[in-house]
Amino acid sequence: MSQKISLTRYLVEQQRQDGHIPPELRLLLEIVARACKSISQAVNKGALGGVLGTAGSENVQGEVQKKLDIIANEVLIEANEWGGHLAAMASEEMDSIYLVPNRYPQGEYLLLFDPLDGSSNIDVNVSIGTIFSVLKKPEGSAAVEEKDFLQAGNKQVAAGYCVYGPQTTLVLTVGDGVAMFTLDREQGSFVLTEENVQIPADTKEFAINMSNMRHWDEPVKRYIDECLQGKEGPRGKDFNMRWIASMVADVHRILTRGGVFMYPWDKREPQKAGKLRLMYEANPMSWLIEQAGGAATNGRQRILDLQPGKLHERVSVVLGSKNEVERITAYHLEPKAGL
Ligand code: P6P
Repeated sequence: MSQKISLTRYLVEQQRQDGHIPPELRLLLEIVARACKSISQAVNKGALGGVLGTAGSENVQGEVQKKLDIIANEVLIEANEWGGHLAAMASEEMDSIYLVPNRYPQGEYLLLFDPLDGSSNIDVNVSIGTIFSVLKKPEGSAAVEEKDFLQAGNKQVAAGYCVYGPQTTLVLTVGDGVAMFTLDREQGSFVLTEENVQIPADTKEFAINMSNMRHWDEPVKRYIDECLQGKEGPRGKDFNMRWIASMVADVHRILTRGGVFMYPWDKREPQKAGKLRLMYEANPMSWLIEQAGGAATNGRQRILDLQPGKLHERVSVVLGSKNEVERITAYHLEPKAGL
C-alpha cells in the first residue's frame, strides 16, 4: 500500500524542493487547514449541533447570515490571529478588514476568505465550502489598510478551498500545480489524494443558473443556446448541465472531470458586474483553474489580471475547460451586430 502523504509532509517537501512555500506560508496553510477541519466538524453535526438556520443578521452583501456562516468566520479568525504569520484578514462576512490585534506579532501575509460559500445549501444538506486567498502585505506599509488588499489575482501566493461534501477535501495551489487532500477522520489529518490536477481542454458539461436566461447578455445566450441544440446544432455534440448553486462544489467537479462554470453579468442589477466576489471567490478559484490547465475570464478579460477597486466588488465569472472558456470569451469580444 502506497505510503500516505500528509498535508504537513507535502508542504515541507514542497518547501524543500522549490522554495514556493516559505516557513511562514507553510504555517499559514496548515492553520487554515486545521480551521477547515473544525468547520467540517461543525457542518457535519448539522441539526445535531444546533448550527442550522439563520443567525438573524445580514452581511455586508445584504445577505441573510446563516449560523454556520458566522461560526466559520469566527473559527478562521481565531485560528489565524495569534500565529504571527498574518498582518490582516478580510472576509465576505465582515464589512471591513480585520487587523491582527496588537497583542500578537504581525506577519507579512494577508488572508482573504469566504468562510462558508454556498450557504443556501446548508439547510438542505448539499456540499458547501470555504474559499481562501493569500496575498503578501505590500512592502513598507506600516499599518495595513484596506487598499493593501486591492491587489490583482495574479499577485496571490496561495489559494484554495475546502469542500464539505461526502468527503472533506482541501484543494490547494501555491503556483506549482493543484493538489487535493482528503480528510482522514480516523487520523484527523488531510492526506494527499491527487496532485498535478489537469482539466480537459474540451467538455460536454456546462454549469449555469438557467432560470436567469432572460437576463443574460447576448454572447451568453448564444453560447448556451448552441449547447442546448446539441448534435443537431453548430457544436455537433450533445451537452449535459449541472448547477449545484455552490461554487465550491461546481468548481470541484470541474477540477475533477472538466466542464465550464458561468455566473455572468445580467441585467437585473446592471451596475453590478456580476454576483460573485472578485477578491475571495473568483480570484482564488481562477488561479486554481489556471494552475490545472483551464482558463478564467469575466467574459472579456483574464480574471487574474483585473485590478480591484473595492474589497467586496463583484465580477462576472466564466471558468473551466480552456477551449470552452476561450469560445465564450471570443463571443463576448465579437463586435456587436449593427454597431
Ligand atoms: P444562485 C452561493 O450563494 C454563491 O455565492 C455561489 O457559491 C454559487 O455559485 C452562486 O452563489 C449560486 O447563485 O443565484 O444560483 O443561487
